[in-house]
Amino acid sequence: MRKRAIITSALPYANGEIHLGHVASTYLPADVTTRFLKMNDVEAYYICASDDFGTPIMIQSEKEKKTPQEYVAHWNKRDYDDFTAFDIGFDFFYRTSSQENIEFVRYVFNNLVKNDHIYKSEIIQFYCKNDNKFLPDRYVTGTCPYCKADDQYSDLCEKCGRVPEEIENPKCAICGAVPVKEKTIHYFFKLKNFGDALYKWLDENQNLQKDVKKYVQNWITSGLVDWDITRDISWGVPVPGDESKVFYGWFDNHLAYISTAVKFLNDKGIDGKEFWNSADIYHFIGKDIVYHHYLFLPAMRLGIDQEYKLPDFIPTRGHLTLQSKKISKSRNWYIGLKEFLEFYPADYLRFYLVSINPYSQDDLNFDWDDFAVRINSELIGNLGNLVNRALGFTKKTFDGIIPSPDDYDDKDRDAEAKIMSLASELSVLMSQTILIAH
Ligand code: B3M
Ligand code: ZN
Repeated sequence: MRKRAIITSALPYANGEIHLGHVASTYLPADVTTRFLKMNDVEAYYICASDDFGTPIMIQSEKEKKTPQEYVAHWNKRDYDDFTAFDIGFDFFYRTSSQENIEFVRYVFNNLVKNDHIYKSEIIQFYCKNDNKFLPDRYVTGTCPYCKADDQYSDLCEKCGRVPEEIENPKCAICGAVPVKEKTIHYFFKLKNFGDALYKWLDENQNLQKDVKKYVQNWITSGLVDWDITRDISWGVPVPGDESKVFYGWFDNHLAYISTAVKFLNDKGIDGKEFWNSADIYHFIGKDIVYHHYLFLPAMRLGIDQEYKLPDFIPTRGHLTLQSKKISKSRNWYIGLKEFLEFYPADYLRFYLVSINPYSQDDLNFDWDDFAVRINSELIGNLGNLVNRALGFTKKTFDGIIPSPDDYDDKDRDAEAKIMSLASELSVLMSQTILIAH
């Protein structure tokens, strides 16, 4: 373990409220890890940002008659306030639409061009004649060409976790019509070039979760495809030299891990780049964005000659289910973090979610009965009671002042040894969950 660390968690889209599913799989585990590292004298910083760009955000802001800037500013603040109420201790929470990130994204792109990792190509893109719009990404749904799951977005199959090359049975997600195909020019990142280097990096990095590594390596073996990194929309980072196009959100968002950390550190008078390259880098994510973090993100850093080092840890967690059912905002099956905290203290939720987190990719389940039992018997019954009794006893018997003890007998020494070793036992277990690949 290095004595410096930068911890990030997946950047929340500035497009809706934070719910229990988000905090269970990424923000809370990252927060706990950061606290642990700080307590162990690691100079650790927890960095996050709102993910501001992309088609869904643009369309939603239009619906609400706001500019995209106003729209994302609202969610950036709301998300930050909700996280803060939940005691998530970000050292810095910024946004992917910051000037620093826009400049950094364009800088990275120019370097990828210089290193011959980018080419332009005419593509046929879905276009909806009803809506008069190109339909990128989630604006087309259909059947995944790999696993044949129905009703998947064209840019991500939630069933098998892969990014379809071309979705089957396409439909316009706005109006349901079958879209037509139109020509347009897009920029591509030569992901294919990086298969061997990525495979090797996965092999050599002992800190990455074994279960995830294995299936990412299978993807590589079955062949990577070059990656379309631009979109014909107006809300995004403009492509240098071709400003009518913008970058796809997944090209720019993870670069905000770096640009945000570097800004924060530079503002503190620390050399951000030097710090990044001498720190352990942790990216906490949910299992639905493995493809992006184990392939796109490292490939782009390799493509700029590792000017910023690759991650050391990518803790990948399963999803939270609610009463054993999949969380779904559209089906209104979720609990907003803000609302939850109107009923219960943050520590109840933190305690419960940590206690059910399996530290693997397995899903975890929020169950109201289990929540009540664990809080009543473990948090309040065991821990709360111990503190309450100890304080009450001290107050009643010694007027609230702890007296100096008599000489210790064997039982006292035994108890003292147990207390003293508890912290280090805990520390060993925590290090194992962080350091040992599962
Ligand atoms: N904004 C949210 C998600 O897909 C997405 C994460 C970006 S991390 C760089 O979970
Ligand atoms: Zn349509």
